[in-house]
Amino acid sequence: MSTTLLRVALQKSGRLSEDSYQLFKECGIRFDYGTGKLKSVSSNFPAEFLFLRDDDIPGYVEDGVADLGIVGENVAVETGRQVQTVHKLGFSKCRLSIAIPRGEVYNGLSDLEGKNIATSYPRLLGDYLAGEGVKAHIHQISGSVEIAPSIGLAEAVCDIVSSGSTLLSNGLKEVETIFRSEAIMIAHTDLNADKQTLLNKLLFRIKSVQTAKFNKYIVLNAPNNALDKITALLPGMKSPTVMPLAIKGWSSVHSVLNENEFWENIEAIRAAGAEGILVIPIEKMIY
Ligand code: PRT
Ligand code: ZN
Repeated sequence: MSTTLLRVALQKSGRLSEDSYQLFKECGIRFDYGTGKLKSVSSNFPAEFLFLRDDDIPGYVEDGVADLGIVGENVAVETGRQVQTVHKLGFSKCRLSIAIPRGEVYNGLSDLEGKNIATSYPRLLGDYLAGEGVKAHIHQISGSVEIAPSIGLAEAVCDIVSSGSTLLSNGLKEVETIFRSEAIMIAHTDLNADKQTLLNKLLFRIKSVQTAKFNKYIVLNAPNNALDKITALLPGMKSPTVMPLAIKGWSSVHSVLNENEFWENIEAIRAAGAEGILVIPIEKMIY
């Protein structure tokens, strides 16, 4: 039996940590984490977990110290490390935006010409400005970017925005979004065959968990004369299951419905005569 362990770098403690740990839990992969722990071997999957600062993860993955890592796309791109993105994870969504003091008029990017912009993302901002043909001074700082205009350090900032409340409470307004980010899984560019096999196993589990989250299991009762109409609205994974109810002239229909189509279809299904509709979350979904 192979003794290969997949080494996975996760953020020790921060905005990515809980969702990263939760993802592995939902994939049925158990490991200990918590105060003071720097690494941990899974008790039921051939993987070892390293707990690090997010900024260091792309470097560890590039060097092959870790085979995989979870980071924000913003960090992966900003560090400029050679890694491959193997999967988008859909959590820790945010954007990198340019903001200026709220009272100032903004007519467009040319207003930033010659200005000082404070940021912790000099590469992403530099590439963006170069692409737009704007010449501004990038003032790199490592934290508390949003206070830069109020202390006279810069006329604008470029920082991560999620709800927008940090900008608001610092008297700033968002004027350009330059990058959209979410958590991604990155991998070393040259994994050996055993590690690639383990990665494929892991990705299969992650995709099954993610697909399940986007779908609902639906059970309803329908008069038999409405079955054609209702089943056409519920294509399911292959086709819906239709079973007779104990009461004559009625059937029970079971199917799977994509979250995006849910509200629109559910109205049409009710209008067609369905009753007693149950909508149930799905834990895993394997195609
Ligand atoms: O200690 P370590 O270096 O590991 O962590 P960190 O402090 O550098 O990063 P952390 O945990 O704050 O964020 C990790 C990742 O989460 C980021 O790289 C982003 O990909 C993602 N993310 C999602 C965010 C936010 N949302 C976010 N809101 N990262 C930072 N923020 C900060 C932002 O910098 C600003 O100060 O939150 C503030 C803005 O939030 P709103 O909601 O007020 O707009
Ligand atoms: Zn960090």
